Amino acid sequence: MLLTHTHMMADDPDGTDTTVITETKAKTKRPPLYKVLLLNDDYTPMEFVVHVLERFFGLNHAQAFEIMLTVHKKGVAVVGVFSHEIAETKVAQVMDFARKHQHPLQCTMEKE
Ligand code: TYC
Repeated sequence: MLLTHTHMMADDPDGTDTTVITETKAKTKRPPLYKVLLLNDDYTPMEFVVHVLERFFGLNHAQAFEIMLTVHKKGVAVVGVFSHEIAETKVAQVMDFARKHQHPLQCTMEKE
């Protein structure tokens, strides 16, 4: 994108008008990404967490089991990185599903 600015000097007595050509970059901006986090608790069954990870995060059984174990041992793990809208949807889906089954499983999101 090219921007030109013509500077008119008063009456231009000595012919000193200048044209300034400024090159600017047409900047696109990547949308911010959000980490979706799963939190450990003492009550949600391991198999339920594995099912959640398969169902809502498209993980195969081995991947889901591995992440579940990471949360169980470390307390928290990132289960995916998404746009704000997709992350919000995943969090809501997990929280609704856990509540429906009366498990205290917690899922949150944070800006990357
Ligand atoms: N700590 C739970 C148990 O021992 C299992 C668990 C894993 C719960 C991951 C939540 O996000 C979680 N039954």
